[in-house]
Amino acid sequence: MNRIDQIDSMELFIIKLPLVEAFETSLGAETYKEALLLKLKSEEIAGWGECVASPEPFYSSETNETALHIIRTFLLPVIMKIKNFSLDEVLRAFERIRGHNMAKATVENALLDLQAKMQGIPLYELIGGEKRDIMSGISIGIKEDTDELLESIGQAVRKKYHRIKIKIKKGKELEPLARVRENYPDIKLMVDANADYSIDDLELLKQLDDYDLMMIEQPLAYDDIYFHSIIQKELQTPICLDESIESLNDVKTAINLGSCQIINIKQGRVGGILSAITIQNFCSSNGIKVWSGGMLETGIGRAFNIHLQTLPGFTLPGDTSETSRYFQEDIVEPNITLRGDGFIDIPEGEGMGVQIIPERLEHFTTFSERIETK
Ligand code: OSB
Ligand code: MG
Repeated sequence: MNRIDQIDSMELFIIKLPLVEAFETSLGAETYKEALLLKLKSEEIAGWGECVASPEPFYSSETNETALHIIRTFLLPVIMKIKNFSLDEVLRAFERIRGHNMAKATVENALLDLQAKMQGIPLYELIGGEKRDIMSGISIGIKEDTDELLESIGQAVRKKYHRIKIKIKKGKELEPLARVRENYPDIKLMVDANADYSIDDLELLKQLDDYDLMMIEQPLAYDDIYFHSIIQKELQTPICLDESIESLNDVKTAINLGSCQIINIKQGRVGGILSAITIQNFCSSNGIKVWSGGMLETGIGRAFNIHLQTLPGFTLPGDTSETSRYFQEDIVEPNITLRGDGFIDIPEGEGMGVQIIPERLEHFTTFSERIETK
């Protein structure tokens, strides 16, 4: 990768986009998407990054406000101080700051987009990926009424989504799964518990083996790796870790203990695209399958997830859905759509390949801040 001479301006935005329908998980229900965005400009070229944190610390300990603080106070000063820098140097300087992966990823993403645009190449090329059709996947929230769930699954099947994930919580898994399998015996199906179970629920979790699931995502606590290994030994269905994995060291622990067969890589959760690539390489060499997770991202984060999936380790469909699955109106063009065969095309052009629409950004912005670089 080339060097960047200097950053001329930095802007942070918090935007709030309404969701087309409420999204419920074992962590609670969301009715809108709040995202922290970073714009870095150099030589009249703008690079963008989207933080994957939420307003509340329910999925992860980071929130948009903590990320704003870390980015403003500790991360941006690193790139303000140095002239003529490489991305590697910046990321090495970030290592001194413990945790705050989502904040770090936001800055890394903006620098990657900027760098790709300065070199006049698409993001996937900059990160060593190869152009290919991207598999689609949809994550369907918990529904009070299982008929509603079946309706949503029907829509996803008609759209040709490559796999369907349903959110479950304790006590709301066997009945929905039985009815889904009655109606859709052959679809590629998986569940995500967002850490709602404990080791005491082993007998209940074993019953999930009856539903031919591709995997069970994050059944146990967000900070557990050990008890997942106990459960994985007792279940036929592969365990997939999401919340538990924040670093390559976590991956090594999970592999050594036998805690999972699959990992959901969210680039923001592991500190950025480059860290995600290191993890997918390590997983490929150790027989662990990976896929790209989602955080209801706007078009910016959605584009990054798509470019990431051009790397060879991403062999399973991820949580990469159409823009319209979450938003009536996004802040970028073009929208992500599914082709007739359920695949997604990589947005074309330099960098992330999607363009910010200034009027829409302004319309949805609830906070913005410009940081002087000189
Ligand atoms: O656990 O994967 C998760 C959304 C927000 C927080 C956590 C998760 C999710 C999803 C939705 O499952 C994925 C998406 O469609 O972006
Ligand atoms: Mg998950």
